[in-house]
Amino acid sequence: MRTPSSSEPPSKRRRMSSDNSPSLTPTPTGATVKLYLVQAKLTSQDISELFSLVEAHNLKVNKSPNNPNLTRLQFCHSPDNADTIMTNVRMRKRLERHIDWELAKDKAIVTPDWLRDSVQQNALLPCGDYAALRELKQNTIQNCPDSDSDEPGQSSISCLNSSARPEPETEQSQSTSITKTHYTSRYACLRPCPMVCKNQDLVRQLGVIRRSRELEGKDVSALSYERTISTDSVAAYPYVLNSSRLDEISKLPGIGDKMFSKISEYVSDGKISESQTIAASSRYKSLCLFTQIHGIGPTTARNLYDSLGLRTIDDLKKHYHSPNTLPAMRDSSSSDQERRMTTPAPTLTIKAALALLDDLNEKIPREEVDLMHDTVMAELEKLRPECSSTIVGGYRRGKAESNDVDIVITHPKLVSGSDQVMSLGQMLVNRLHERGLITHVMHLSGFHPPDALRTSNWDTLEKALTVFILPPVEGSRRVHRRLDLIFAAPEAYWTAITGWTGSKMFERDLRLWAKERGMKFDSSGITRRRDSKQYFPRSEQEVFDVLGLQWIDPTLRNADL
Ligand code: 8GT
Ligand code: MN
Repeated sequence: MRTPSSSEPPSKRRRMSSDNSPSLTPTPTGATVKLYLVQAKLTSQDISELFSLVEAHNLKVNKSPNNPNLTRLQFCHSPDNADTIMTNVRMRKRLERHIDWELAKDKAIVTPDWLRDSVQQNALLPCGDYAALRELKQNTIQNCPDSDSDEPGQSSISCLNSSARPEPETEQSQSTSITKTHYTSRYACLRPCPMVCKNQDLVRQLGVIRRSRELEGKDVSALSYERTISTDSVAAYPYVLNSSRLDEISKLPGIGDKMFSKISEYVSDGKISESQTIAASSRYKSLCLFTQIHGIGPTTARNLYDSLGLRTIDDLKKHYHSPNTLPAMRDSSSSDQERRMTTPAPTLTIKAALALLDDLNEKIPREEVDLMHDTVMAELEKLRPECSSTIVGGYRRGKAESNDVDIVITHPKLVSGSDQVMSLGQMLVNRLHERGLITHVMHLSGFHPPDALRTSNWDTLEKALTVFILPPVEGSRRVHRRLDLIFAAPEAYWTAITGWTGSKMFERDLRLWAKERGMKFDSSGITRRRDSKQYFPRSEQEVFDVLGLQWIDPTLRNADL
């Protein structure tokens, strides 16, 4: 590995490499140009691409076409700290919605092509040629970071807040060849997504092998596929794979010899034969089907397949004596209501889950999500007035149809709110069950005090995972729906909302990002590890601020592959 060396002549020009990878010229340290992206008027693909350009390379470019001093590019989360602001907005009035005009005058305001072209040419290009607003062209020329008068290092103040300062540059991250750090520490999903995964089909084929290992109980092997596919590795690799890039791939995290041979096979044949054989096998298909049923895990599924010779859902229904059609709903009779008042909601058995399978597989349109939310909150209002709630999950990310409904509930009174929320889960479930609205409970957890070691991935919030059905409406069919209710004390409300908005991949990267900055994030709060200081943000913006991130609109968090 090369370290910066002052003995080499500074005039030595940097090699222009065809793939824009940083060259082997020594790096005078410290110079950082901070970028801020105004997301308005950009597609999520553009946003994702621009973040990738910088992140994938841990980018350093020449200070200007005539100045070979290397300059590091870095995104920051506030326009105040930025040197260069990129935007597709071309009018003052529009820009002022995002950035104060006085501030804008002190910055270089360019179109995103400035970054694209600078990366392409390995040097910061004159900003004036890319000025986004005619009125700011002069200011943009003056404030352009390509200006040679700037001392390197002048602008190296971290653009993230102190509690979430980026890791100090290690020798490795200053190294100038592409090494695995470029991919290991990239948070594919801490930038607006949908992430464009360049090797989606490879990831899908490896995913079949991973799932099969999981179903066969080979957890160690499953995990190594998981690591390979993860956003720390192949899924974040920013180029389409081909034979000339195989060498780079072999250096990615988690790629051992076996994995490498699978990837090589894919690169040469366009497929992985093991993956294809598995996907076509009756065993794999049945095990996938069986494990969709709540209560059937891989071990039970294999047993049903191997020992009992079952293959299809119908086989399971016969085996579990599960009716093919649901029993007629008998919710209106008073005896049923009385019965429900004295017995708690039944847990969801395999037999019941099978009977509900078709219902639960049906997607939930947004209007119905709203109606379910209104119905639940109307009941809650009678039980505990003035609670607040937010529908989270895929719905909050703008999905047109959801698989389930996730609602975070709190009581906004900061002092007594916590007591008001405590044990509300059980009470609300009982009430909704009495009304015939909750038919089954899959899981009901009380509030656990935070685990001092905070070892689990998930949080300590109280939650009820249930099956819900809307009240009958003349002429329309009632469909059972999965409903998750999450109860948060007021101080955990916004972390709960962030943690349950997803997507899963986004959440995973959020936790990883926090961890590498000495913080622990989960839905019940944020903790600084070194002194256990807890943060309880009062808005989602604050959650992102504490973590040193630019807030990302929920509709751009669809990072799952
Ligand atoms: P979908 O419901 O339409 O399939 O889509 P979704 O809403 O994105 O998926 P989900 O499975 O309902 O998960 C919603 C979010 O909740 C995900 O981001 C996931 O990370 C998070 N989540 C769980 N379970 C748990 C849990 O036990 N604790 C916490 N804090 N988050 C969880 O899925
Ligand atoms: Mn959901």
